[in-house]
Amino acid sequence: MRIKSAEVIVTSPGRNFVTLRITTEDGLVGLGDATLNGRELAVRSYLEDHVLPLIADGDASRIEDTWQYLYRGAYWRRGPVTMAAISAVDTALWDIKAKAAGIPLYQLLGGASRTGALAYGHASGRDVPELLDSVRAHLEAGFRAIRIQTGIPGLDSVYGVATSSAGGGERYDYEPARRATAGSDRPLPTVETWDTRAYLRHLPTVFEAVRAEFGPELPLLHDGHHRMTPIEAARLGKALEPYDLFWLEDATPGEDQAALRLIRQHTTTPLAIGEVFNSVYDYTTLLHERLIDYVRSAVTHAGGVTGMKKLLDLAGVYGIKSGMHGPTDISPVGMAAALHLDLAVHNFGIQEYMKHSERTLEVFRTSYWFKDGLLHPSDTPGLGVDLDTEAAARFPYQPAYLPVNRLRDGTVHDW
Ligand code: GCO
Ligand code: MG
Repeated sequence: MRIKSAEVIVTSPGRNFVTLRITTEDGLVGLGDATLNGRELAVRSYLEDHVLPLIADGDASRIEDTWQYLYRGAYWRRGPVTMAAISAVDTALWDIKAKAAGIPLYQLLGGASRTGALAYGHASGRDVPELLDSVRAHLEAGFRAIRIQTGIPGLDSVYGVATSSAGGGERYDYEPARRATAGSDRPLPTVETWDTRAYLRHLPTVFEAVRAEFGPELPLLHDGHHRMTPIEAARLGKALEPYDLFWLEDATPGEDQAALRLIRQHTTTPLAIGEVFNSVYDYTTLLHERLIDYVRSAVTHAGGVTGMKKLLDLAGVYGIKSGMHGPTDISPVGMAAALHLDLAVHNFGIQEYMKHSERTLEVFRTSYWFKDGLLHPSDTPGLGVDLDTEAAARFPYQPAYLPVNRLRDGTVHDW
C-alpha cells in the first residue's frame, strides 16, 4: 500500500481548517486534521515543506513506524506545530487502514466498549436568564451533560459566551477566531478585558441558579480557560463543591503542572486539563500524582490516533479518564477520529461536542450522529468523513486570530 500523493487543503467555510489528504496507489483516500486555530499556515508549511517529501512513496500500512520516524527523526520534538502535522499524517493512515479492511476505525482499535459517547454541549448566556434558556434548549436538543459559561457583570465580553445565534434559538458562535474587519488589510486579535475577582464572586451564584432550576442530576461542567492563579482556582473549586460539577476545566495555565497540586489539596471538585498539550510528557506529573480526573487533549493536537491512544492508555493506569477536546476548531475529521477512540477505549469519560456550521458541513461530509445525549462515529469504513475539494476551494483561507485578554490596567493576561 504505497502513498501515491498527499496534499494539504486549507479552507475557511466559516472558520479555518487545515486537512491532510493522502491517496494510495490503489486509490484509498485518508484524511487527517491539522488545524491549529490562529496559526494554521505554520502547520501547512511544516507539512508541505518538511513532512510530505519524507513520506512520499512510503508504505501507508506502517503507521507506528511512520509516527516514530516523524517524531524521533525530526530531532526537534513536540510542540503544537510539529504534533499537529504528525497527527494529520497518523490519522490519515488510520483512515486508510480501516478503509482497506472495510471496517469503521473503532473496530481496528479493539471494537466498541459502549453504545455511544456521552457528549456535553455548551450552554451560555450574557446573564443568568439567558443562560437558563440556553440550558433548556440544550436539554430539548437531547444533551445529557452541559457546560455552563456566563457573562460577568461589568465585563463586556467573556470567553465561552455566545454572541451570535445559529438560528433556531441555538447560540453557538462564542469564539470565532475573528477575521480582519472590512477595509483592514492587517488582522489583529481583538482585546478583551478581564477581572478575576468579579468572576470569582459571580460564578458560584450562577451554578446556584442552574441547580435551583434544573435539579441535582444533570452533569454540569465549567471552563476556567487558564485565568486563575492556583490559590484562586482552589478557592473556586471549593466554592463550587455544593453544585457537584462534573469537572472544572483549565483552572490555571496548563504548562505549570505543579499548580494542580495546590488546587487538589483544597478541593474535591474534579479537574480537567490539557487541550493545549501536545504530548504525553505534558501530563506525566499530573498522571503519576493523580492531580487531574480527565485529560483534555484532542487527536488533532496530541499526535493523532497513535499519540492519543498512548496517552489514554497511560491515563487508564491511574484511573484517569478521557474528555477529548471538541470545539469547532477541531475539524469534522478530528472530531470523527475522537469518536472512534471514545467508543473503543475503556477509560472514556465524556466528549465535548459543538456542532459545526452548515457551511463547514458542506465541505466536510460526515456520517457521525448524535442521539439522546450520545455521539456515535457510524459504521462507515474508515473515519466516515469525506472532504468535498470543490466546496473547499470556494472558501479560501482568511487570516483570523483568537482574542487576547488584558486586565483593567492593561496588563496582558491569559485568555
Ligand atoms: C474548549 C476550548 C476552546 C478553545 C479553542 C481555542 O474547551 O472548547 O477552551 O473553546 O478556546 O479551542 O482555539
Ligand atoms: Mg477549554
